[in-house]
Amino acid sequence: MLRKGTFLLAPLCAALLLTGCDGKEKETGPDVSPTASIPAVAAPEPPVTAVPPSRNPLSSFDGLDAAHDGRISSAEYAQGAQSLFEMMDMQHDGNLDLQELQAGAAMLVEIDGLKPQALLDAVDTDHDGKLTLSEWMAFNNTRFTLIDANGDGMIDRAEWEAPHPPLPQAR
Ligand SMILES: [Ca+2]
Ligand SMILES: [Ca+2]
Ligand SMILES: [Ca+2]
Repeated sequence: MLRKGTFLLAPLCAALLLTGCDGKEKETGPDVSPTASIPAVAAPEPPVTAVPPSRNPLSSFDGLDAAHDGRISSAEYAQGAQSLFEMMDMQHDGNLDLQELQAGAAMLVEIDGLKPQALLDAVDTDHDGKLTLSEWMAFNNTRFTLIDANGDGMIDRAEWEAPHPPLPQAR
């Protein structure tokens, strides 16, 4: 039987001067090139598992409209913003640091397409590298005001679905 794995591994074995080439690498499988371009210094893994974007409390009009009256009040919006903060604060220390924001990046990209670092730069008003709940809520209050185009203190469905003006801090 012709073993593709043996064929692929042969040049590597030569390079390794035949050390460690007695089949120990079988578990990597014949189709995984051992010389794949893995960076010498791997990027640090996020400390926590990313939260699925479908769970972002700020992504669903109906989810935010707790009273089901067809509009989102500032209180309902604030509740969603606080829930999102608590979901991302996986260390439960009352701050969102960059690693936590990166772990939540799949959700955050729905917030006006802001990437974690850009969001941190825009929202971290005291520049300590992390977001407190009050910094986060101030940002979301600004965002609520932008979405509430007619300024009546409620986001109706048309305002929700309209393109939102960019956040001034994020330019
Ligand atoms: Ca935290
Ligand atoms: Ca801060
Ligand atoms: Ca409105």
